[in-house]
Amino acid sequence: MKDHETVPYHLPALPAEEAIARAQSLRDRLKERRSCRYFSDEPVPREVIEAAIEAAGTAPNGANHQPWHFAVVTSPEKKRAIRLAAEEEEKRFYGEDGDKPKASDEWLDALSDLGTDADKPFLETAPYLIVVFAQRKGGIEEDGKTQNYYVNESVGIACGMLIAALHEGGCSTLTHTPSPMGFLREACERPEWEKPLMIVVVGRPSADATVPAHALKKKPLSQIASWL
Ligand code: IYR
Repeated sequence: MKDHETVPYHLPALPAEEAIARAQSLRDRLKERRSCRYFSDEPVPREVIEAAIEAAGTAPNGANHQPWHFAVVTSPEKKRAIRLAAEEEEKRFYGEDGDKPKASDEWLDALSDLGTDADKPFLETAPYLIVVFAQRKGGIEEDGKTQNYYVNESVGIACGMLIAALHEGGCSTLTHTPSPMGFLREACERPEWEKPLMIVVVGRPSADATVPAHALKKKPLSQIASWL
């Protein structure tokens, strides 16, 4: 390694049995996570959101530039504005504006098991919308100029950690990706070098919440992993 400043790294060793039990228990908790489209307006402590964002902020990322920003929207007016703008885009996507859908037939067919449409009431009902931005530039100082690296990969990993931490904090989440979503930059007052990646809708499921049965079909380990 080239000369650079270092600090010691210690990761306590676990007996194999405990390592296995802990990994399996986290797996089992994450297996309970569902993408939920029915939210109540029940409040969630702000500290849960803050801790989850701090957890996301520990994600591995390109050159430690930490190229992410999490805009937490709670104001009813902002949430309503985002809902209306997202639904405008979604109406075009699903062809609910009377024109030919922007989505291909194949895409719409793939979504049919989820039952989604252009109606997005959860964007107003849920207590938090975390709008995740990917910083194309800025470096660790956020100067808006320094090149960032592996931005999508970095922010994607951070979103996974955010969602896992929110689940651990008893929240339901939905990753919502209106397309296109350029309107979110203005709504969240973010600079032009940041691009919105997704909205993570956060709250508690409504009492009558359901999830699509399709979402329970998970590929087995033998299919998603190979050992070489
Ligand atoms: N953004 C649309 C469509 C959509 C696309 C995929 I791929 C999904 O997994 C779910 C929805 C919407 O939110 O309805």
